[in-house]
This record gives sequence, structure tokens and C-alpha cells, in this order.
Amino acid sequence: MSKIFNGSKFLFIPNSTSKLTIIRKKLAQSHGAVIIDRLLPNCYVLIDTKLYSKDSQIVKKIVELGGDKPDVKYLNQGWLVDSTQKLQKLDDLNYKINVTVPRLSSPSIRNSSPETKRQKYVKPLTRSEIIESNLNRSIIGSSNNPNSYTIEILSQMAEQRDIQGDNPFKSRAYKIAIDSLQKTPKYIDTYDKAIKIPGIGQSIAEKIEEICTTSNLRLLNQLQKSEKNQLMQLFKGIYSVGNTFAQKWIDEGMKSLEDISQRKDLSSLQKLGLKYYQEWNERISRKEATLHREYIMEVMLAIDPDVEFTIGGSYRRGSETSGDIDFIITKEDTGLIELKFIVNKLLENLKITGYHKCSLTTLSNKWLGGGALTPEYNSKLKGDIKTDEWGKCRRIDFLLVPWDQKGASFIYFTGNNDFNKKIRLKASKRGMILNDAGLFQKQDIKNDKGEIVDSKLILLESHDEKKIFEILDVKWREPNQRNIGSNFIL
Ligand code: DCT
Ligand code: MG
Repeated sequence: MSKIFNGSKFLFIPNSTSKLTIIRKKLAQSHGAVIIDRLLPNCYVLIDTKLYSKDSQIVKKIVELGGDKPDVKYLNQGWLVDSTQKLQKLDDLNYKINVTVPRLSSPSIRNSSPETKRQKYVKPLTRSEIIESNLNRSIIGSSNNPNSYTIEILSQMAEQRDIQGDNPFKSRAYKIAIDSLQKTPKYIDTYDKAIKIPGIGQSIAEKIEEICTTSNLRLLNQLQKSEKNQLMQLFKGIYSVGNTFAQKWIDEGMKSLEDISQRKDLSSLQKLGLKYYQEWNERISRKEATLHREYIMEVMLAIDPDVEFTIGGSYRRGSETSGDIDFIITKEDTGLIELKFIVNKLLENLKITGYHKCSLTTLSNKWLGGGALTPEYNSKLKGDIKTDEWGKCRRIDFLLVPWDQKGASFIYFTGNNDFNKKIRLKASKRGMILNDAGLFQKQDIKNDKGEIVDSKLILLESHDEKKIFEILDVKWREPNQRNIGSNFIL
């Protein structure tokens, strides 16, 4: 398991011995967090807002636990759960709790009682702060399903059932149980409670009790440690390899990447995936991604200075590292044909300069491939230390976006995946369709008798990102507020 919280200090509120708190603490520890019981500088205070819903309750508790310290983050526990589900320390913006807490280290208050300290030093919230704080809490509360941990473990079981190539009904049973749990507002921790829920059978009900009482599932541990799972993960790390190929290779006795590289039947994509196995499985720093953009824009200058390059995906959402670099390419009043012509020229020039390392997929509206920083730009990456070495080959996407579809495409290519699912769901609940081409209203076509014979799509908006949010009645979220978990309700 990756250590996403590596060494971060977590203080839980409540700091009780309730089952849920114990499970969440173990979950945090298993991902590298250190659990503390007093506030310390730079720590994370993780609050169960179901139990602590009022600012005054939270402030009281924090004062009891040592009062505010420098650089403390106050977050809803949903952040912990969602981060562990994503195996990535999520940006905390969506989970922040706005409380104003007194600093007890000030000499003038060191000797006073917690009660007087609070009365004396809590700055009253302004009306807008109160509204914002309540708003945050209502959004956050809905992301915090009490069964999130159980759901995470059951999802991993479903994945293992698929990986192990078991009877497909077994993995389906887990998916149905997860769906039922997601709709259950109560914490389900025993066999008796679980078995009453439609969609949960005997075997899964037993597992839910095991998860809640031991915060563990022995069968899952066994399956994850199995040689088969280890090999599946290794082979699926090759670009373009999914369950089917990985499974086939294992069945044929392959044990290592070396074995795979000896095969004579590899596709060109699989060969590239093997060649760049290391580079394409490591995250790219924000600084490096920014330098790729600067370099490409410099090459572009000679072709067309008016083309816009925006890095989408996790980069636009503010992440410190990214899996690939998703360039969204557009130009004022320009359609796809002209853009394609411009980008083809760009690719030719990038081949000449040596940046272009390989092509994976070329379609009318996208190019996927590999690119590396020139020695000059690689030197900038290394803090202006001159080097003759080329940078590492990185996974680059060029996504060509006609100007009139800019807003819809920006939403799609910014993500994250869960945000996209939720905003599309919002559209479909309103009889609309949202995709990277635009937001459309579905309209029935009726015959003379009033019977529905067909339907058509009417474009509502596609260029303006903010307008699409507005029409959907979704409060505008900056890209860095779109790092949401699957339990988040938009
Ligand atoms: N996307 C989506 N659904 C998918 C895959 C992608 O909606 N199944 C959208 C959302 C993000 C964007 O495309 C870019 O995709 P990725 O590069 O795969 O994701 P990312 O968020 O940029 O993450 P990473 O840092 O791993 O690249
Ligand atoms: Mg990406």
C-alpha cells in the first residue's frame, strides 16, 4: 500500500475509542500518518462533522487539546477517506473547516482556564464567514458517508475478484452491495444490520462485520499478496495493457517484465510501454510540466503565436505532481481542421528538435505520445545547472479543441473523473447531456397524434465554462476545488 500521508501528524476529533474513529485512525496509520493527541504545529485536525457540527463545539475541543498552533489544517474526515480511496493525498480545499481558534501560546492567556480563553480570544465570525462555514459544512457533510471505509475495502475485493478471474457473479455481488451501502445513511457494522439491506447477502454481510470489528479483511490481504495479483499489477503498469493481456500472459507462465520483453507477439504500443516502463509510471513534478509547456510554446511561436496551450487534468486542478501532461490546445475563432493543420506542423517541428520521442495514437482531435525536455530545458529543471542530458520521456496528450467548444472541453479535460461523473449526472437529471462538445437539452419530437417518435439535442452552451455551471445550477468551482471523491454530492 502506498504511504500517501508519509509522516503527517493527524489529530482526530472526537479523539474517542468509537469503532469508526479506531478504524479511521488505523486507515490513516496504514497510509503513513502519525496519530497525535495534542495539537502540534503543522498537524492536521480531522473532524467528524456529524458529531461536531457547531463551530463552538469544535473550538471548545481544540482549546482543550492545546489550542491553535501554526500551520494547522482543520479538515473534515471525508478528506482522509476520499484520499485513501484515491491513493493520493487530495487537495484539501473542498474539506476545509473554517473555524477561528485562539492561539494559547500567547503569554497573556497561558494561565487562564479554557473557558475564559475561549470567551476572550475567539474572534466573532462575520456574517459572511458564518454563511460560508455553514455552506462548507453542508457540502462536506454529504461527502462523508459513514460506510466509506467498508465501501473502499469492498471495492478492493470486487477488483480482486475481477483480477483473480473468478466467477464474474462474485465481483458483481460486491458491486451491488457497494451500491446499497452508498445509499445507506447509517453506519452498518454488524452482520445483523448488513443482512437486512437489500442487495447484501450472507457472505458479504459477514465480511462487513469483519471489516468493522477488525478494520481488516483477511481474504483481501491474502488475495492482494498473491503472486497473481502482484504480476497483474506489474504487467498492467505497461502502457496499453489491461486485465485481458495481463491475465493471458500470466496464464502463459510469464513471471517478469524480462519474460514479456522476449515475446515476439507484442504490439507496437506494448513495446513502447515496456521501453518507457519506469518513466511512465512515475509522477511528473509541476515544475517539469510547466517547462514542457514553455518549451512547446517556444516552438509554436514560429508557427502561430496565437494558439493557446493550457495544461488540463490534475495540473489544472493544482496538483503538485501529474501522471501525464494533458495539453488543451485551442485558438480564437478556430475550428478543428485548422487546429489539426497547426498541430501537425508543431509535431513535425518537435520531431526535428528531438522533443518528440514517440507517437501512441493520432486521431482527428488528439495526439498521444511521448516527449522529453531538451538539454537546455532540462538544465532549467535542475535549477539552472548546465547539463547535456535530455529530460525523461513523459506521456504527453495534445487535445485539440475548437474555439466554440472551449468551455465544455475544459470541464471534461480538467476532471477529476468523479467530478465529471457528478456534473454529467446533474445534467442528466435535468434532461440535459453534457460532454466535451457542449451542454445540450434533450427535446422530444412528437407526431401529429402527440406521440414521441424521436428526440433531438439543442445546444445550450459550449464555449463558456462558467455559463455551463450556471445553466446546471452548480456553484462555480475553481479547478482546484474539483478534486472530489466518489461520495461527494455536487
Ligand atoms: N477523464 C475522465 N474520465 C476518464 C479519464 C479521464 O473524465 N475515464 C478526464 C478527467 C481528467 C482528464 O480527463 C485527464 O485524464 P487523466 O490524465 O487520466 O487524469 P488526471 O486527473 O490528469 O490524473 P493524472 O495526474 O494521473 O494524469
Ligand atoms: Mg493527466
